[in-house]
Amino acid sequence: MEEKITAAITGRFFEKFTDNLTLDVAIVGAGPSGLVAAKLLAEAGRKVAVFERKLAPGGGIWGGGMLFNEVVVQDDTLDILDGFGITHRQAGDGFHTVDAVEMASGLIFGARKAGAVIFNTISVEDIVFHDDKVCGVVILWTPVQRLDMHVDPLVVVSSAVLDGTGHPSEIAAIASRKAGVRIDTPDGTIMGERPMWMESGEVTTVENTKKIYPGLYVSGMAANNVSGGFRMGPIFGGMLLSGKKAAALIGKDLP
Ligand code: 48H
Repeated sequence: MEEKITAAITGRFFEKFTDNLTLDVAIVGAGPSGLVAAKLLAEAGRKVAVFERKLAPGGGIWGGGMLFNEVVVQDDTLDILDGFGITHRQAGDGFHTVDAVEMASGLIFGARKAGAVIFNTISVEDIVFHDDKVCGVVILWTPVQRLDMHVDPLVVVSSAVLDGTGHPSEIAAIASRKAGVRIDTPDGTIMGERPMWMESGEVTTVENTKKIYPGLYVSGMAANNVSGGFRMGPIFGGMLLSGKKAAALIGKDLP
């Protein structure tokens, strides 16, 4: 029996992995913006994989605000939550609360059921860069990275890469630093996230969601870090709308 269980797991994993070596869209980070983009792109028939550093996808949703596991969204994002079957409760003034555990698990389940494959415990440590275009991601097991083992990574190619890595905008930072490219920001570099201003941050998260270089898109807090937007704390409507916008932009650009 033992060898059958092992063969079933490894056989299926490598089938899944091999099937996802060439993608339409590689999404880095399974936070709210990345998961919404993953679901919508997969529903549109695109081949999508999400690479998530941590064991549990869901990014910054699980802990709500200061570990009180509820988050807030606005009226204009309820259709996105409804598309995932996630429950929301009115909180007045156009705001709604969502149980953070239901939201995280609902977004993960919805993205997966739509056909996006989620590879957890895999970190993206570099980009593939051919002829002035971002065309894939360089991946390594997170524990290998954390133990600082001298192990070479593997590579997945894709027509588009979405940086959904949250506050540090790791993929945009790699493009800027290692490829030496001028990205689409006012000064051509990563401008850095600004302090708390909820109202502004919610708007700019969506405005800053864009293609910053051929083949490279940014969403969520990564978009704000790249373009110098304010942070907004535990209100998540902007993240959902950013994922939706990223999916639309990428979908329009893909052949
Ligand atoms: C693989 C990686 C890598 C890497 C990081 O931070 P997230 O939840 O992402 P967003 O931008 O969709 O949502 C932001 C939101 O959660 C938040 O932090 C808010 C609203 N903050 C406001 C405030 O004021 O603080 O998730 C990003 C995910 C995480 O799960 C990371 O583990 C993962 O990306 N990740 N995965 N390779 N190189 N870098």
